[in-house]
Amino acid sequence: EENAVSNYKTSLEHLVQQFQNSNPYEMKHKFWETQPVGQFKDLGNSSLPEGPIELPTPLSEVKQEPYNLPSLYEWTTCDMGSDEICNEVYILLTNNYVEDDDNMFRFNYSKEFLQWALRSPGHFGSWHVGVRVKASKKLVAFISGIPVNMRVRDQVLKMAEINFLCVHKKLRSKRLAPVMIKEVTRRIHLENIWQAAFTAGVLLPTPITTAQYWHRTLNPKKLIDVGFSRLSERMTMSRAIKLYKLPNSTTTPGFRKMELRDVPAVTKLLKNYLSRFVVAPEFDDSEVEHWLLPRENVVDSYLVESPVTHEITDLCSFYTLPSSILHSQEYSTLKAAYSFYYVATSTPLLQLMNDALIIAKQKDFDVFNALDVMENESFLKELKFGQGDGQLYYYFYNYRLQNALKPSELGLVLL
Ligand code: MYA
Repeated sequence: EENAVSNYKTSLEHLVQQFQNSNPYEMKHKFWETQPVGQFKDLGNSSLPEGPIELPTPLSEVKQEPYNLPSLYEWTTCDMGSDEICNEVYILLTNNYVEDDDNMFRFNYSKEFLQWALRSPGHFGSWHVGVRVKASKKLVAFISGIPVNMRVRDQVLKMAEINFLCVHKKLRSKRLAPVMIKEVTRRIHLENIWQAAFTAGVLLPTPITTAQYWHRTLNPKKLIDVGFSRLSERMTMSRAIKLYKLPNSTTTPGFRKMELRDVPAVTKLLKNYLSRFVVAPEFDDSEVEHWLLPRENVVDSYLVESPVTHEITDLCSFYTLPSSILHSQEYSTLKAAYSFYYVATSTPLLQLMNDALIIAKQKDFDVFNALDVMENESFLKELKFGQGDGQLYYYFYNYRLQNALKPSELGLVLL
C-alpha cells in the first residue's frame, strides 16, 4: 500500500528527463569541458588516477582581479551577517531559485536558514558572491561557498561546498553562471583551497553519485490538495489519512532534544559513524555545535541518552526547508523537513527515524524528505516513504574518483 499515494511527477515526465539525458557523451558542455572535472569521455578509463585532476598553483599565480562581468553588472560581496543584505539574498532566492520540473513549487530557504548555511565555522565572507545591476544596485545573481573538511577514502581534504547558485529569471541563458563559478573558484583558490563538492538537479560532467529523493507524507490532505501527491485509483482520502497516521509521542526511552552539553559526545558518535562511508565530512566540536545544535525553524536534532548509563547512543536530525506553492488559492507554503545526519548505535535506525517522523508531525511539517544516501534504504520503504522523481547528482570539482559511488557509500548531506 506504500505506493497508493504516488508523488506528483508522472512517468511521462520521467521519460522526457531520461531522453534529455540519454546520451551524455554527445552533449556539449562548452563551459564544463574546460574545467578540471571528470569528463564523460573519460568514464571507465581506468588509466586515469584517482585524486586531484590539477595541481595547486602558487598563490602568487592566482588571478588577483575579479573576472569581467558584462558592463551593466558589478560584483558585490554579500555580508550575510547584515540583515539587510541577507534579506536581498533571501528575496533573490525566493523568487528565482530551484523549482521542480512542473514549476509547481520553489525552494523558500528562510533568512535564518541562509545565515546558518553560510556563516559556518571558518567561513570566508569573500565566498558569498553577488552580482548587482550597476545602475539600480539590484541584486540579480548569487553563488556561495563554505569550507569543509571532506574525507575521501582515507584522505581528508579541505574543500569548498558550493551552494545557492542563482541567476535572476530575466538574466538566464546569458552565460552568467560560468563567470560566477569561475569567480567563486578564484576566491577559493586565494584561500589555498583547490577542491569543491556540490549537488545539482541537472546532469553535468560527471557525478560522483546519483541520489534519489524519497518523500514521507505527513499531511496527506494538503499534499493532495496542492498537487504534490495524488490519490491512486483504489485509495480514498480517508484511507490515505489512516495509512500515514503516526503516534502522538515518540517511542524510544531517553529520546530528547540535543543540547550544548552533548556536543563532544555527538562529535565522537558522528565521526565514528561517518567513517563507514567512502565520502563524508569530518566535523569537529565547533562544526557539530553549528550544524546540529537545534535552531528554531532551521535545524532539529534529537538524541538518545541511555536511561541507565546516561551515555549518548543515537542521534537523528532534520532541517527545515519550505517550498513556495506557486499556483494554489488555498496554500502558500509546503512545510518540508529534510533528513540530515544521524547515528544509530543502540536504537534500530528504523525506530529512530520513526521517532523523527513523529516529531516532524508534531511540529506540523507536511512532508519528510530523505535521499537514498547513507543507510537510508534500510528504512525508506518500511516507513512509507514514496520515491520521488527528482534526481540529485553529487559532484566534485578537481577530484577524480575511479568509479561512481553507490548512494549508500556517501555520508554527505548538502543543504
Ligand atoms: S545547484 C542549484 C542551481 N540553481 C538553480 O537551479 C536555480 C534556478 N536556476 C538558475 O538560477 C540558473 O538556471 C543557473 C544557471 C544559475 C543554475 N550547476 O548562465 P548560463 C551550467 C553547475 O547561460 P543559466 C547549486 O547551487 C550549464 O551546464 N553548472 O545558464 C550548486 C552551462 O554550462 P555548459 C550549471 O540557466 C552550484 C552553463 O551553466 C548549473 O542562466 C554548483 C550555462 O550558463 C548548475 N546547477 O544559469 C556550481 N546549471 O555549457 C559549480 C547550469 O558547460 C561549482 N549550469 O553545460 C563548481 C565548483 C567551484 C569551486 C571550485 C573551488 C576549487
